[in-house]
Amino acid sequence: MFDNVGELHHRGSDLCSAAPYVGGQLMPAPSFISPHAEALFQKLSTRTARTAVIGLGYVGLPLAVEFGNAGFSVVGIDLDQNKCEAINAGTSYIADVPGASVSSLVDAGRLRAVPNLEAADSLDTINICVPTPLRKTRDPDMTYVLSAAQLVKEHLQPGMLVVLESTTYPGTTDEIVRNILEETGLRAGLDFFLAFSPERVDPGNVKWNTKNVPKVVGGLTSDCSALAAELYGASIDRVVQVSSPRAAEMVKLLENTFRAINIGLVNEMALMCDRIGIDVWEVIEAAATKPFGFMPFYPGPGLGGHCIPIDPFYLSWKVKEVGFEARFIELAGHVNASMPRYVVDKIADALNEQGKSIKGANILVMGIAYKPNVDDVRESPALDVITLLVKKGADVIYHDPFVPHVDAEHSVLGRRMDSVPYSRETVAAADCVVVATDHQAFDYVELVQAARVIVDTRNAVKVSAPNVFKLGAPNPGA
Ligand code: SAJ
Repeated sequence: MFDNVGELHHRGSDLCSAAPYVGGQLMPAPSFISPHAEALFQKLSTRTARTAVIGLGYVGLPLAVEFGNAGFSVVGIDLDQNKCEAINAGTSYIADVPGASVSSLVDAGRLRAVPNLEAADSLDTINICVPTPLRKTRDPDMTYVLSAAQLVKEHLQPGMLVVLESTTYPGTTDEIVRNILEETGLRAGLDFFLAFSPERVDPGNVKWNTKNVPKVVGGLTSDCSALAAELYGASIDRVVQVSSPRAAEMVKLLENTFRAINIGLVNEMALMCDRIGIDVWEVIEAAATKPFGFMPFYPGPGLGGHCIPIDPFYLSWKVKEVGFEARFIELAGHVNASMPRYVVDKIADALNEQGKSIKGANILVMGIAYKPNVDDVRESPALDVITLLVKKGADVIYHDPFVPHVDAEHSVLGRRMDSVPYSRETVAAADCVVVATDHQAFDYVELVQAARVIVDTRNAVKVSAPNVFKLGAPNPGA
């Protein structure tokens, strides 16, 4: 059903899809330009299309499961043999995907995983859900997208639909991916179909998931859009069509740039509040009572994760090509990147109150995941804080129930780090305890009681006390 132009509601579970509605009026099936579109549309609307998802991570696996639940057969493709084996054994390695969801589809013969497309028989649709990280030089690393596009090119057949989901800069789909696929001699929009649809997976979010988060879709042509909307409309509650792949690519970048910049703003507010003796947390809480025109963001030790610190720099990198400087993105990046150092200064203040220096101090970091209640340490600011502390001669240990150890690759010490068991004694033995990630599992009351001094970077310790130094607030007794 169309809510308004371009919105297509879920077509329900019947195998013969009802044509969409506009304002309650039954709409005829789309009229297509390409001679291949009608056949694919029928396969999609009857769920007989053979679908594939390349990349079975926190985006690809839930998507594959939703395609399977809608009735499609799904081939998952992932280079990681362990992932393929886990799926084919009917188990899930993604916390948000129940094992039963995988096993029921595998048992029904609607889901299987292979390490490459060779093993996949002919397909009708392929969704690409591979990482798009940043290089050390802060420019886009398109390695995974390029190799996935090459893989698709080797198996591209007339009538296939290819959708890119990986977050990327505008122009990736209709330039990079399209050019690779057209090396086959097939023409995008006529012989095969091409679209972009941004992933909106929020790991650990119990309310919003792949099925109920609206899915934005931008096709190269109207046929591409209609076919991609049909694929997603069969599996996801709401599809929102935009005019092009570039628009869809930009939607995602606006969403996450909005977030990164507002976090940068509130981090700068925290620095200001600390400097002029105001508690930024009290200010935000009061501002958040405004029922319109305000949206609370919260300061922290920096910006972690695989989305927010990275996505905006795909945009700023792209617009540099046309001589445009994305000043908000760059500035927010500087502010957010400065937060770990500010936290270390706060730790120095806290130790100083005890006549101690960072050098030689025993410091316990509570929580090193990039955000509460997840096990992911990618770009985690806690690791930046630990790096700075170690460089200043501190002896740092951490406790994080979600992160039993950090391998040498992510570890700032160049060696594996293990989470120490939590105990009141461990807390009491530290010269300073740093709350870097506010997991719900922590007992903050006990922390305040047991710790000599705490640096709280998340306003997790909801009490003021002489031994609590808070990010974004004046030091106790200041
Ligand atoms: N952070 C703050 N202050 C805030 C919010 C977050 O410092 O007010 C920090 C977090 O501690 C973390 C980093 O920013 O280190 C990123 O946090 P996040 O809440 O944005 O979590 P992510 O990285 O998992 O972002 C995802 C994104 N989802 C997608 O890209 C599909 C983002 O668009 C979502 O808005 C976000 O989840 C969410 O809302 O949870």
